[in-house]
Amino acid sequence: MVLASFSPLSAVARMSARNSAFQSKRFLAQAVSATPKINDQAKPSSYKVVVVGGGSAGLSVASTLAETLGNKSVAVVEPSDVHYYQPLWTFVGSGLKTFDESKMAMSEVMPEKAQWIKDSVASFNPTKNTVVLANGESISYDYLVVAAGIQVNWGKIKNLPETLGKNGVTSNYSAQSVQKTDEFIKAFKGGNALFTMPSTPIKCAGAPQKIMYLAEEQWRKAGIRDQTKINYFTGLGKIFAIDKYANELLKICKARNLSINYFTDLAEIRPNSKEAVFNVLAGDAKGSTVTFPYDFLHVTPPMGAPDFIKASPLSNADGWVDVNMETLRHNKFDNVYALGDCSSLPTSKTAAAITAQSAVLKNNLLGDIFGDNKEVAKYDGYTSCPLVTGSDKLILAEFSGYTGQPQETFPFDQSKERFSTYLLTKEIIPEIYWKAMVKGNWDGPAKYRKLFGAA
Ligand code: FAD
Ligand code: UQ1
Repeated sequence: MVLASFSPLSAVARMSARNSAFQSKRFLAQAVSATPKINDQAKPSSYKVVVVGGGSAGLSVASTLAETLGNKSVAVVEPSDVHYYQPLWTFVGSGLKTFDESKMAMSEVMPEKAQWIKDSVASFNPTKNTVVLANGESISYDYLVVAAGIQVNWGKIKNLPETLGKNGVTSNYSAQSVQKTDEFIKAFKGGNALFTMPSTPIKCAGAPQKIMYLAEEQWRKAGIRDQTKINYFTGLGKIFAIDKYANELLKICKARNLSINYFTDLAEIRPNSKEAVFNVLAGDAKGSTVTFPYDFLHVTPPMGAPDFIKASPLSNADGWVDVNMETLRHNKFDNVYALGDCSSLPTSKTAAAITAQSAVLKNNLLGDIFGDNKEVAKYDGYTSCPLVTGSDKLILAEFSGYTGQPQETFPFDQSKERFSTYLLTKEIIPEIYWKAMVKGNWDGPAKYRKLFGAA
């Protein structure tokens, strides 16, 4: 078994060492030939690279760039005091990890050599190479990386903002409510439990159902399962985009008596009568609404491109930063790149996807800076969704959003529920994240996939 001798910390140390060795070699060579191009005298309002957002994507890029380009050449504009490892929120919402394990002070994870600008970007001016901050100040750049994440549109569900965190209504999609999920699951005494998934793109498309499996297990163990009806409502027509994993998930839903309602999009919560109202998006009842009573309601709200990006010259028609799907370079502004949830990259939005995207972006942006564009790297759409189906099992979906084909790392069928991939996701990947990914030293599992013999 591959994971039997897999020690989390030593594995992370090995991966970090290998990555930094690779990077420092390449970067040293580039730096020697290109030192005069680096502006060591960067003024506080002018930077070689400005990175917008200090989340998973922003930090994984800024760390390497700051290390390579030197002190204060890279600025990270990030308003938040706290950096969250959001993939842990599925575990926090089910009581398997503490909320504290999912967070770190931004000051702890911000790359030492980067300038942290603790503010929000309000607007972009790519023809002038500037961004304007919420405080009105203008910052100029030679290169811009946009990594501002996705916007969670809580207000688009009637009464959600005022009901969230109260009387059984919760969501793992917010730092403010994720601990309420655990509280409400444990306080549940039976009745109707509803879990929703919107029709919009969201981050981690599997998370809305993972929490259902974990809740169902807890209610079964508490002996209240036969007094509980569980309904999953999705705005989409499939439980998961990739058939290989969807087929297994459907079997699990059937075996565990979880009812799936397709093409139903949550529109309103009626807290007084404890009812959820759904728009029907397809079929004979298209255009009508259906109303369900709830005793427990886990909401995944609609999401979309951040408003300040949507309103900018950087966005495509849907509001995402309009980048080339292979190179991650902006389609109109050559010195602008984007990655992660705010980008137009047509793949499933996950931190796992960013591991591969960040490597491509760094290669191509540093190629621009050092005038060495020969080896343009190309992103292949890799993404992953660890589908936790219980407190000891998981389906590790890994695939390309571009081809729809599985891209599994390990030499076993990852569509089957396994304890090994559960442990990997719960214990090892968080270590990889904090010790390597936010430090710019984790390019994702592609090289292990090749090592295990996959194409
Ligand atoms: P974020 O990490 O959200 O960071 C965006 C940053 O931009 C934030 O720090 C924000 O403060 C900042 N920002 C926003 N607006 C501005 C502005 N105007 N100016 C400057 N900065 C700004 N992924 C997985 O790979 N596996 C999983 O199992 C998984 N499970 C998940 C479960 C849940 C419940 C959730 C919520 C997410 C999950 N994800 C998972 C998805 C993953 O967390 C995201 O895809 C990832 O964090 C995206 O990184 P990002 O940097 O694009 O955005
Ligand atoms: C991964 O690299 C990653 O980033 C650290 C995730 O983010 C939370 C993931 O969920 C997954 C699955 C990966 C892929 C890593 C391996 C070892 C398969």
